[in-house]
Amino acid sequence: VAPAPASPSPLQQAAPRRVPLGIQEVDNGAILGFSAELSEDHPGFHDAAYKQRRVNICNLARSHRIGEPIPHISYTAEEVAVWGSALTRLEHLFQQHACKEFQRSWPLFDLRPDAVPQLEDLSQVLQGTTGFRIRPVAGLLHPRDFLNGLAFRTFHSTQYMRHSSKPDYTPEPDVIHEVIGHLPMLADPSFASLAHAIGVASLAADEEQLKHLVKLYWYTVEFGVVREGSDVKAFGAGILSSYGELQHMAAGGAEVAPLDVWQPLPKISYKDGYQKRYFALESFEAGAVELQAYCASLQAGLTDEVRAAVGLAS
Ligand code: NLE
Ligand code: FE2
Repeated sequence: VAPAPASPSPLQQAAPRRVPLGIQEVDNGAILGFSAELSEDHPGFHDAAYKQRRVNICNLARSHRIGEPIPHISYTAEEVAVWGSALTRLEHLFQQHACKEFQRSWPLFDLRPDAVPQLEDLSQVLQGTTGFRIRPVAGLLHPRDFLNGLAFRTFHSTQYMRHSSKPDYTPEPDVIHEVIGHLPMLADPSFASLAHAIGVASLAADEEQLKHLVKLYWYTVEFGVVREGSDVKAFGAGILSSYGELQHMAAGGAEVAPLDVWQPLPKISYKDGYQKRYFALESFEAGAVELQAYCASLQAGLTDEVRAAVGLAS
């Protein structure tokens, strides 16, 4: 690798990044990885009906416009069965293994096994608690777009269901992951303000800073654990939405290391199955202070226009 030239020629200079000033300016159309084109190792790869279903639901998300209600999905009996079984079995583990913030918010959403909830209804509940709202999306967004959404208190959420042959673990987000894993935490005021801070930091981050921010997001919001007395509890959505991963965590199947927000973090992977190491916050409050401090260190570079757009005092 050659060192970068001291001053790049005009041709080599990348176009300056346009910082969005509203959620309308955050792209939700460019989907990475696992989109409707399922890869060979996806459990639905040989299931033509499943693939067509994914395409249909993804197209609804693609045609959604800000301000319109989120499309209603009529889930099939098979999809409802996957949802109901996941919900019932996960709930049994939550009392012992989910963090207290999650458990406090859980009843707000009144999730029931006999119907997959509609994102529009859940978005209304969320708006009434922390002001976050849901925007439907066809699959994995570019991490910058996804995190930028959080700056405008918008959570991009998929609506399709995981394949019925692998209900306990999917490597990609799906409606079970979004609703059961993410929404209860986003209804917690302190967690919501943290998610917002990560979003604002992403507006300011250069490419290197963004890589670290994405890892921080992954090892906290997706796969974080928190100490409660002598116990380790899950608060990451990727643990809380997967019966397999939650059991793995509860059984001590992975190493637990303290999180230092300023130190390099391991590479993230969607392909390696259950996590081999979880990063633990000493307490939710202490962890939030550290994460907020890291985010604030990036936010310093924002213009007054951007600060106003995301509701920060200038
Ligand atoms: N493994 C999680 C689940 O099965 O719900 C999804 C993780 C998405 C990053
Ligand atoms: Fe997620």
